[in-house]
Parts: sequence; C-alpha cells; structure tokens
Amino acid sequence: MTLRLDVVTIFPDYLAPLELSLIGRARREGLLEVHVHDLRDWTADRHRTVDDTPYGGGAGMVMRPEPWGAALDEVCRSAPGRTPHLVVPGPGGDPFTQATAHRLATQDWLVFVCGRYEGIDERVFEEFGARYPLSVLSLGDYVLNGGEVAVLAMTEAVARLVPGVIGNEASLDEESHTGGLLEYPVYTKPPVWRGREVPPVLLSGHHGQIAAWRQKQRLERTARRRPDLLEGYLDGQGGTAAAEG
Ligand code: 6GU
Repeated sequence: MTLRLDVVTIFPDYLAPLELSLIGRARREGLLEVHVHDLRDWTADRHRTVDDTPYGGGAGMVMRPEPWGAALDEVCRSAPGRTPHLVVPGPGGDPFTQATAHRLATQDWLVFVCGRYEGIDERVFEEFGARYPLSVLSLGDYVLNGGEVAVLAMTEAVARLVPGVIGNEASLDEESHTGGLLEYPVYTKPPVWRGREVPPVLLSGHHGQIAAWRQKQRLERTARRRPDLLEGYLDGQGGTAAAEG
C-alpha cells in the first residue's frame, strides 16, 4: 500500500514545500499521498480560537483540546482500511533517528500533529494515544517554534526510504548513519582547483586502496565530529574496526 501522510497545523502554508522536489514528484507519481489540514477548520467560534491560558499559571498559551479532538476524530477516520500512526513533533520527544525514519516508512499512514505555543493540552495525547499508536519525536536538543519545520524534516527522511521515491536506491546504503559512521569526503573534476588537489588515491584506479582510504576517512571524521557514534560502531564491530581501518 502507498504511504499516506496527513498534517494538522494552524499554518498549512508552512507545508507548501511538500509540493516540491522529492516529495512533490513522489506524490505526482502516486508513491505518496499527502493531505494538509488547517486546525482552525475544526473551531466553532467566530474568532477560530485554538489556544487559551495555562491552568496553574505560567508563560504563554496552550492549545485547547476541543479543536484537536474534532480534527483528529475526523482525520483519523478518513482512510478506512488504514491504521493511523500519530506523530507529535516536539523538543521533549524521543530522538528522531534514521532508525525511526525506517520504522515510520513501513507504516501505511502517518498523521502529524503540529503544536504551537507552549504545547497541546495533555488530554489530547491521552485520548488519541489510547486509540492509536502515538510517537512524540524530537529532532534534537534545541527549540523550534512549532512542529511544522520538524514535519518537513521528518517527512523527507521517511519519504526517501519509500521504494521508488529516490532514483538511485544504492545511494541509500553508503550514506551517513546507515553503516553507523559519517560519510567519507567526496570530490569531482577538476583534479586541481585553486591549487587544491584531489587525494591521489582516488585517481589511482586501485579499488581496494580507495575503499580502505574511504573507510579510514569515515572513522577519522566520526571520531572527530561524533565520538558518540564511534563508540556504538566499534561495539558493533567487536572492537576490531580501528585496526582494520
Ligand atoms: Cl520535533 N519540535 C519542536 N517544536 N522543537 C524541536 C523539535 C521538534 N525538535 C527539536 N526541537
């Protein structure tokens, strides 16, 4: 079954990039189905209110549960035969990793719940978490104003794993975070640019030496930039990779 993505947000225009590039083409080719919804369509008052002050006091505003309840009731029933998996982007979530992207890419339906302000009334998560699988996911340790930009990042990471969405499936294998190490540096023509040479081994035609050089670059780069990843990688190798590299 094709992957279906729904996004509920108060800023549907923020999701306009889903018309473009990789995801736009996948939609036109029928590999993905995408629907963006304006949360305010499920408000009942003249001002289309979605937020209110927090019980218990404190700064900022909280999204009220009623519009979210009505929106998710309707959206989550709009594709009979599919099971919605709710994804709530937020800085307090579980880390979104390449493994998460692979897991989400195997679902048939993802419904993204975009909060703004200080967040959404917790009872919305109790209600829908009891009905459907629900994941709260964070892109990293920094704060965005809302879930929309995170949805763009997550949907791109997920969509490119759907078979047929990217042209060259082989390029999925070698890239960062698939083998547990960062990528090696890449070069193209010309062989000398502003006095800077391409590493000679890459021009040598020795495929074994090229592979060994690239592996060494990956290990060095990972040790320098992401020592946390290197630890996990070496554990997975039984600690022999450094000697091989
Ligand atoms: Cl997923 N959402 C928001 N609002 N901020 C974030 C984030 C997500 N990931 C990191 N910061």
